[in-house]
Amino acid sequence: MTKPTHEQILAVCAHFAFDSTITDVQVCGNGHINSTYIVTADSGKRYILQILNTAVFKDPMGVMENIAAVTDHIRAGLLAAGEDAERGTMKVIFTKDGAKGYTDDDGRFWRAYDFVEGTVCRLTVDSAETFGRVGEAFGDFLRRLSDFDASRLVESIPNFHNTKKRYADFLDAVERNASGRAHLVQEEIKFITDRADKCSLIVDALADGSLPLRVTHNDTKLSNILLDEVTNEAVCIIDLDTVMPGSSLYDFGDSIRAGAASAAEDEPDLDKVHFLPEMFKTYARGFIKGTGGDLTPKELSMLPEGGYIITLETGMRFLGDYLNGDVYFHTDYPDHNLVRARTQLKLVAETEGYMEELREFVNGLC
Ligand code: GN1
Ligand code: MG
Repeated sequence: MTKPTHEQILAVCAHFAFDSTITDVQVCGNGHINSTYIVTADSGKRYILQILNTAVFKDPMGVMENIAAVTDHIRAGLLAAGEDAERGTMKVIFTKDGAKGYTDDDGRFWRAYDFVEGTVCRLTVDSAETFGRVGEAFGDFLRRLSDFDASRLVESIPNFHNTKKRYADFLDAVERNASGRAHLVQEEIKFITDRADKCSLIVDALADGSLPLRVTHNDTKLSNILLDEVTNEAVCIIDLDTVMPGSSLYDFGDSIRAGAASAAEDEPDLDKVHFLPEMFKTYARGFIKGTGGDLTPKELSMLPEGGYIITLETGMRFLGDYLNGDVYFHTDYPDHNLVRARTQLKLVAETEGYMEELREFVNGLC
């Protein structure tokens, strides 16, 4: 779909119940799926305005119902505990008609949130201390949703972290080779197929009930949490599009993938990309603390697998999209998905060398 013009964005804004007329629009963000704008009202108040990618999220209103229900639940918990309910969770801005989103004449689905002032989102972690706080915040998110009725949620993307299904989709992409690029990435394809047996570990344990199903965020990369711009405290977890029933290992794992790494997800120089075991440990301590002792022994013992499997899964998703011709993730240049895939596979390879050490570490925590 074509990008909306400035005038079109202003026209969309007129449908939302902002506190006054929107006068400024800035493009924002580095998300791979949706398109994000920061809009400023006459009053000076700022808001987030987004186009939800409906090729990815087929039921946009279902996504918004999920987000409203989950943020209401978290807000009620924050209020009851006397905590910062203003900044501690996202606030959906309704349309003037009382809807949670707006579809424009070209079929784009728009939604809006309050902008959380005084915060930043980062692509890489500045310190272990910050990463520990992020772990605590994502653990706390699971704890706060532990009494949320999961049957109220629609599955916004079915099989989102079903790594077995992701692997089957990957093989399909290799087979179809829609982009004609498969000959360029034989080494990467082999790296993934050599690890096929790993893809079922979490899925099978959920299926046989040895891992509990929880309400999880499912996209816990570092840039999906807002940090206080001065103190680096974790303030607000964002991007709740994929909140669904899942495993704690998905949330743990996706943060490890993104944050226990020495470089950004799309660092082209692989010599700069390393798995950082100390960051894993710091995050694990924070995450466990945040969940308030709620994780089962099996969940705790599988934390290393969580990081490993979600990194592998994300690597095959990027490589699969490269083979499909870059149809899913936003890309800034032709090899962007390949560059992303390679960082993930490098992290997988390095993590393998640390698995024993990580297992000993988590066993010590059990
Ligand atoms: C996407 O939308 P964003 O950029 O937060 C993707 C995640 C990937 C991530 C990789 C709905 O997240 O699953 O882990 O890119 N989201 C969706 O950076 O597919
Ligand atoms: Mg997202």
